[in-house]
Amino acid sequence: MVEKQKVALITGVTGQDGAYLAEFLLKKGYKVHGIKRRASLFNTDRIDHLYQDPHVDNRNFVLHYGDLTDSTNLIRIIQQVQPDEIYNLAAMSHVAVSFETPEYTANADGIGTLRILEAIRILGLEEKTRFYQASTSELYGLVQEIPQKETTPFYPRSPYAVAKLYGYWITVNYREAYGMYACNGVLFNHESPLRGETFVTRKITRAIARIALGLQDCLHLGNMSALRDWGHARDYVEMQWLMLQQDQPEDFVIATGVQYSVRQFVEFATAELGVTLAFEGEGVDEVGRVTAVSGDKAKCKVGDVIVRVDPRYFRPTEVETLLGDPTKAKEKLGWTPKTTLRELVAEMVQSDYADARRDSLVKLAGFQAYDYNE
Ligand code: NDP
Ligand code: GDR
Repeated sequence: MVEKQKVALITGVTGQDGAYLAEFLLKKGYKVHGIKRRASLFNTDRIDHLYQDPHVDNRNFVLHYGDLTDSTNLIRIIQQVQPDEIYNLAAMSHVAVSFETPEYTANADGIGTLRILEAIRILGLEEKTRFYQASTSELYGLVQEIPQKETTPFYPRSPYAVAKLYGYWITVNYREAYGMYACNGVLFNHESPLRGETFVTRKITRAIARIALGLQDCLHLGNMSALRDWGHARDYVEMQWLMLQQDQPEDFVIATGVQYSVRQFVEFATAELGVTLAFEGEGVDEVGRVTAVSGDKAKCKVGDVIVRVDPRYFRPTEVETLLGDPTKAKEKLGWTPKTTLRELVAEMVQSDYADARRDSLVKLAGFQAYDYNE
């Protein structure tokens, strides 16, 4: 008997995880629908390699315009697509920016989750459609237990985390109230060469590559003492899929169980390119944050990386330490992280170095290379 082709709908398909997940599901033989936002410029860079000409019949990868803040749009797309699985990855995902756009963040990240769950219910798809919610280690915030696992109490520390807290619980509630197959992946930080440039890992690898090639002067960072459990996005999207293939819907922590500081990430990245790192003049404020690291440019050779702390990148409330305990995922999903942090750093640095080399050739040819440091 021929198996029916499965249909998945991914919100946030243009983001880091959306791109890896779409590729993963297409390789598994799924028909993949993605929701992208209308933007004034093309915003599909991460998925352009998956693009299929809309004029061709029987495409396996289809994009729809949409937004998590518009329930009419979500209902219409879900009605049209009739998905077997929905992966809700769309979000205003930047913790620091959520302090500046708290209401929008609550709308998109919190109520947006409700809108999709309600759409499933309104359309009578509770039995058919399985739902994955992109929950986050930011829920643990001011941590109550080390390491953090599925039973660790939450204490969110940003408008982003508070909005995601709503998303987490409304997913649990719809599972319990309506018997829906709905689950939360509580994912710890995961990175890749596709990571947005303003998250700290990508900011670091991109800046170091550009500094090494003389395209940028220094790297401005905020809290370098912050500790994170970083994994590779490619490994983590496989777990998102596996969570929807179980007999019963459950919530899972996905993490590596290993923790490093932002400072260590900088050190690993500079070591990868063999450049020298200059941290100078460090001070520490009353809550232990490094306040003034100033590289003395006069003492540095071309290609040395100067790191300066800029309090502009401190957050009103910070999450100082996150370390996950992925035992449940190991036991039930067979999870073993495939990529170490050093391998992840190497992949990101090499990718950014290749981009920086292209920019440096453009500059050598007399064109102005786009240069921004933040
Ligand atoms: P990204 O920021 O890379 O991607 C977010 C995606 O959501 C983008 O496609 C973005 O569109 C889209 N989006 C944002 N707002 C809306 C909206 N109102 N309507 C529709 N789409 C919208 O995030 P990641 O891929 O890194 O993360 C995926 C999900 O997982 C997010 O929900 C994030 O909060 C969560 N998460 C991420 C972790 C990580 O370490 N990466 C860890 C734990 C959870 P556009 O491209 O147009 O901006
Ligand atoms: P995070 O990731 O807040 O953990 O959220 P981010 O990379 O932004 O910050 C990690 C830590 O680094 C510190 N930091 C800086 N951060 C940024 N962005 N820029 C800087 O210059 C800088 N300097 C120091 C931060 O203070 C923080 O402690 C990510 C997002 O993907 C969320 O969507 C997701 O839910 C969580 O990971 C798990």
